[in-house]
Amino acid sequence: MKHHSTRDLQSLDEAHHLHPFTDHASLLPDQRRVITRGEGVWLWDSDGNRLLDGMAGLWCAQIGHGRREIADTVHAQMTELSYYNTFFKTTHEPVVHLSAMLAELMPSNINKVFFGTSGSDSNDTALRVVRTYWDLKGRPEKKTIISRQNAYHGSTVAAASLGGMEKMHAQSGMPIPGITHIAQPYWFGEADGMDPSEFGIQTARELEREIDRLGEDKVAAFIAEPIQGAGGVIIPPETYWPEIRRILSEREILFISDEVICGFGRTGSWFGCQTYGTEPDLITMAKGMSSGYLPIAGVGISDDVCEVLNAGGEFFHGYTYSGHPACCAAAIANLQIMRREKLVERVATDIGPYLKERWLALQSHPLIGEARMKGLLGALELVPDKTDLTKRFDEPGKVGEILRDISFKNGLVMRAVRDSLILAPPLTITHGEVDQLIDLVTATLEEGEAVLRKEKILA
Ligand code: PXG
Repeated sequence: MKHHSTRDLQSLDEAHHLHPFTDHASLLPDQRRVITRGEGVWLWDSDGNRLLDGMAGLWCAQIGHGRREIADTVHAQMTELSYYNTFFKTTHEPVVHLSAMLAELMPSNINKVFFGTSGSDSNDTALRVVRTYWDLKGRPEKKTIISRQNAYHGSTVAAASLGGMEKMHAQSGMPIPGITHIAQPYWFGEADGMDPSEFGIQTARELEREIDRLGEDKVAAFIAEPIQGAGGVIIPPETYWPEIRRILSEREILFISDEVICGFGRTGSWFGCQTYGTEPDLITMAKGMSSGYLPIAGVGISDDVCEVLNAGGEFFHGYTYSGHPACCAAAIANLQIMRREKLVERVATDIGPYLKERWLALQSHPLIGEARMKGLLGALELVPDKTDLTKRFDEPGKVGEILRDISFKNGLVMRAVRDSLILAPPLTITHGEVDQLIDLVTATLEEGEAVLRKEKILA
């Protein structure tokens, strides 16, 4: 790769590169940070600044950055077979081995995987599978999919429609027909003082009400993330998933667990559905499957659904890069590292509890209304007045962004969602790095508080 100056790169970037989820009119050239290198939990930019990657790339770098073993495996695979498709009665070693490895990790009723390259296309696949399933069962009227407000399921038209992001829906005529959204289990934001257990049950029962409103004979599936990630790390009250499970067990509808963020150890089990004891018929996965080293994703489909689907003739669906050999090789090497280093167990019993203890202690800071964490997924709710947790900042999102920018400047990447700060570090983060991370968050909160007072956002 040719090395240009930061300035040149920024202006070329401005001239030719359209960024995802970006207001380009307000993104000035010199605000474009050029990331040059990654190793473990650390990133470097073109000005030589070192950053602790508290977001594991984009919720994906489970094993951390820059691991040579993955590069070597992919290199060997590309030298042997760089690409071949999995259509037309063909297969290859990496896709066979990866499928078998995933079958071992997924819940016992799920033993087959349909591959894609992104979480979005996996959710499109899931939508097509569940609708086709009911068609094949002779129930073509069962088409509607129930999702939740503020869910994120991706950016393709079907995935964004499944998602519950209002601003996304307002663009491009979404949601497409046949998708409805119920309330999310966001206790801090929406419980209005209700006891968390009661709120969990009440919110879960929205699913029951929605099924009855639509008519059970019209509903194909319910889709949900175990913990909503991009929506702001919404960790449901403990009563929520058992109540959803009760409702699903009484109703004839399929359940799609979107494990794009919660999969691959993030919550302390291989999949979030295992942490919460739900029993999905389909699980969609991406990100952590290859730790983001190469794009690969898939849908795990239960034995029951596969039986119907496979008896129904050709399923007219697939992507050029379904089961791409180099991507499969990267995923296999990633899963081998995760197993060897016991990263999932580590999240459940070692680094997860340690980070959680330190993270929850941040709750004593005057800016924090709630600190929450499950596995290695955390959020800090920023509030203007700790003595009244119903109060919010006047201009939603502004304070989150200010604090996020301060954090970045101080050397810690966190994500802002509304006025909360989000954390999802690599699963390899050490105790010492957690200590550094907490020091950086604390410094950011101190500095943030001073800035908010200066700008008269805080009294
Ligand atoms: N489902 C979930 C739960 C996700 O978090 C997708 C599906 C879509 O995956 P792809 O690979 O198509 O991006 C995601 C992706 C953010 C952010 O800002 C989150 C995601 C993607 C981009 C940004 O938090 N999640």
